[in-house]
Amino acid sequence: MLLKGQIIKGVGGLYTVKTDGDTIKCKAKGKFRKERITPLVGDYVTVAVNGNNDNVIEEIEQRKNKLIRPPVANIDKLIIVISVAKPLPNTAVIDKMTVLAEKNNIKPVIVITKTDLMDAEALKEIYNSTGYNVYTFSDVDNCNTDEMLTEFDNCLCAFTGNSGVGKTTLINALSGGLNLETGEISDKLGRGRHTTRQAEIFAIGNGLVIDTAGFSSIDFVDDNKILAEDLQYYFNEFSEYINQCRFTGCSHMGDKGCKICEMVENGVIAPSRYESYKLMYNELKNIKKWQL
Ligand SMILES: Nc1nc2c(ncn2[C@@H]2O[C@H](COP(=O)(O)OP(=O)(O)O)[C@@H](O)[C@H]2O)c(=O)[nH]1
Ligand SMILES: [Mg+2]
Ligand SMILES: [Zn+2]
Repeated sequence: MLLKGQIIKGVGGLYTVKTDGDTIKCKAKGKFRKERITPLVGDYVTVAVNGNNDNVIEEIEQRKNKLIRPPVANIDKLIIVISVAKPLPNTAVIDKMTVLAEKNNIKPVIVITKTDLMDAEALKEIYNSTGYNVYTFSDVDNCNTDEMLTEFDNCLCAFTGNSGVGKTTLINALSGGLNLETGEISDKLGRGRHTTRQAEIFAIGNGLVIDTAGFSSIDFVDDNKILAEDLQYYFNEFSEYINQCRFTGCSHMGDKGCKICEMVENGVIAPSRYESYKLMYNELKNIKKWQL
C-alpha cells in the first residue's frame, strides 16, 4: 500500500512520516543514497507500507526549498534565534542565515532571547534596520508571546541559531504544552549539553514549527553557493539603494559614490550588517557561474 505524507522527524536514517491517518516509521529507499539525496524533515513523500517495520520512502516530491543548515525542506519562515549572551551573538553567522534564507525564498524572522541577562537594545536596533520582524523573549521574565505566535499561522517555520541560544526553551514557552528537553549550558564549553540532536516538526498555535540542532558556523557549499555579485540582493535593507550608486555594477565594497556605503555612514544600514556583507563578498568572490 502506498501512502502520502510529510516527514516530521528524522534520526539516523529512520524517518517518521505523518499521513492523513497516523504516523509511520520508515527508511529511505536505496536509490536515494545512490543518488546522494537525503530525505529531509518537511519533505512530502510517498511511503510503501509493507508492515513488519519494512516501510520505505519511495518518492520525494519536488521541494519548494531546501536548507543544508538546518537540514529542512519546504519551510516558509526561518526563525533565527539569537541570545544576547550565553552564547554571545555572532552577527557574521546570523547574517549568513538571513542571506541563505533570502536565497531560498524563505522569510527570516529574528527572535532575541535571554534578555534577562543583558540589554538587547543594540541587537534590536541592528535587526530592526533589516526590515525583518524582530521579537524579544526571556524565559525568566513573564513574556507575552501572543504576537510571536501569529508568525506561525498557516506556515511551516524552522527554528535555527547557535546551540544553547534557547530555541527549545522558546518552543516550549510558545506551545504552552510541549515539554521538550532543553540543555543546561556547560560553563566549560559554553554550549548546551542535553541539546536537540535532530530536526522535528511540532504543531504550535495555527502552524507548524521545526526544532533543530544548533550549529556555530555555516558554509557556502553545494546549493548554498551564491555569486558575489548577487549577494547584494539578499540583503533586504540594501534593496532601495543598490541602483543609486554612482557606477553601475558597483560591488559596494568601498568604491567612490557608493550609496550603500553612504547609508552605512549615516546610520540607515547597520555597520555590522555591512561588515557581514564585506566578509561574505570576499568569501564568495572566487566562485564562478559554472560552479553553481
Ligand atoms: N537566563 C536565561 N536562560 C535561558 C533562557 N532561555 C533558555 N535559557 C537556558 O539556556 C540553555 C539552553 O536552552 P535550550 O532551549 O536548550 O537552547 P537550544 O540549544 O537553542 O535549544 C538552558 O539551560 C536554558 O534554561 C532565557 O530566556 N534566559
Ligand atoms: Mg534545542
Ligand atoms: Zn555601491
